Amino acid sequence: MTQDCIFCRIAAGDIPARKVYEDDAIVAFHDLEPQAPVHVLIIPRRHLSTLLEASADDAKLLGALQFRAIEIARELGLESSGFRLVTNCLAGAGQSVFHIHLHLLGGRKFSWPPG
Ligand code: DGP
Repeated sequence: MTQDCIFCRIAAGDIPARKVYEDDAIVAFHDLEPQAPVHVLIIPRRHLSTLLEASADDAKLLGALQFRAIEIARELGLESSGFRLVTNCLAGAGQSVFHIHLHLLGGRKFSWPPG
């Protein structure tokens, strides 16, 4: 737990969030500034600032985050319409919270390439 990290504090329950899932390793909650009708963030409890901090030992955790996102997409009714999973890495790619997270976005049409 990193005391000045907002997502560590959400995972610990110190800051409220609309959680949709939690276990020993992963927490998922609705984004505060939703960019789509469904916008859920899936995070590891363990603090990693960016994807670039992940090592080979984290491969299983990264896979588990993605698998959890798929399960949540199903639970939130996105199985037919589809959904997008995004992780921004570093400020240049749009990362603003430096605790890795997967954005699960759905419920509207998405364009490609992303802006
Ligand atoms: P990114 O820009 O990729 O690092 O995404 C960070 C997301 O986190 C952004 O969509 C807004 C969301 N966010 C920031 N602070 C909070 C918060 O305190 N609570 C919740 N639920 N979401 C937050």
